[in-house]
Amino acid sequence: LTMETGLRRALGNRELQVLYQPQVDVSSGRILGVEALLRWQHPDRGLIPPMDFIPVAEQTGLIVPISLWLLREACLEVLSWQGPESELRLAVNLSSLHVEQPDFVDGILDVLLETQFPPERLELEITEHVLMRNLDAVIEKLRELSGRGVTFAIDDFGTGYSSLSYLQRLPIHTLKIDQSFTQGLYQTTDEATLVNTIIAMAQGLGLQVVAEGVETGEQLRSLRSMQCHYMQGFLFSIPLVGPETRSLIASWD
Ligand code: G
Ligand code: G
Ligand code: MN
Ligand code: NA
Repeated sequence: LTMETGLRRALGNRELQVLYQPQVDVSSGRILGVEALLRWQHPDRGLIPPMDFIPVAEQTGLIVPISLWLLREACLEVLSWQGPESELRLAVNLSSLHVEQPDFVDGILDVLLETQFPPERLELEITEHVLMRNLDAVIEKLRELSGRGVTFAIDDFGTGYSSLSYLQRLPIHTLKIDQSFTQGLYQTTDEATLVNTIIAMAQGLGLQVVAEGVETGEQLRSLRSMQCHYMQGFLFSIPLVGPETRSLIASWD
């Protein structure tokens, strides 16, 4: 059985799973939102990490139905945790191949309409790779969704090779500091300089910053001293299944 066949079957078979990792505001002690993370629970091979199957999903185009499935699933699940007054945000990762599809915007809007998920609570995470290919087309799509209230984050910020000029041309709301920078904070002063620079630039441009991969109290304190208050990482929680995420959020409230 090829991985492509396996993936097709997985999508129909509920072998794909969504986990959630909280995003925390350490200054208020509140959970602001959750990032949805895809998992493949294979019947024979066990848990297959996304790094191992997302490239195949991209090569075969299956990433589009998989992404839309995950978005629908996550919207419904997050809505089921709290009442309509909730402000809990949902972050979802997008692959560049998906964003490049001509019907990308309609696909996202369809899921929002169908699930009644408030667009203002959805943040779509893209990487700099998305912006490197056809920036003008991407700008148009992001602006269209942004006009409906959806926000965008640049994931793994600082690891791509693109110029920073796109930050002014795109409706970006959040920069996510890559976990390699967070984890390097205590090893080299270079990492601290980089993180400080990203935070200062974000402040200047009116963008939010989320530090990823926060694992230790030292990293937390160091980030706080640099005025970064939004964090995600094993220090707060590993990615959890929906019911566990719901309990965790209830216990923080
Ligand atoms: O969850 P984990 O740390 O194993 O994720 C590894 C990589 O897979 C990360 O780069 C993450 O952004 C990516 N990833 C996780 N879920 C999704 C998803 O639903 N869609 C896409 N395109 N990438 C995802
Ligand atoms: O590329 P992206 O930021 O979407 O990847 C998120 C991935 O990082 C998830 O798959 C998640 O499992 C992983 N992750 C989340 N928190 C931590 C952390 O504190 N340390 C490490 N090493 N990985 C983390
Ligand atoms: Mn991400
Ligand atoms: Na990241």
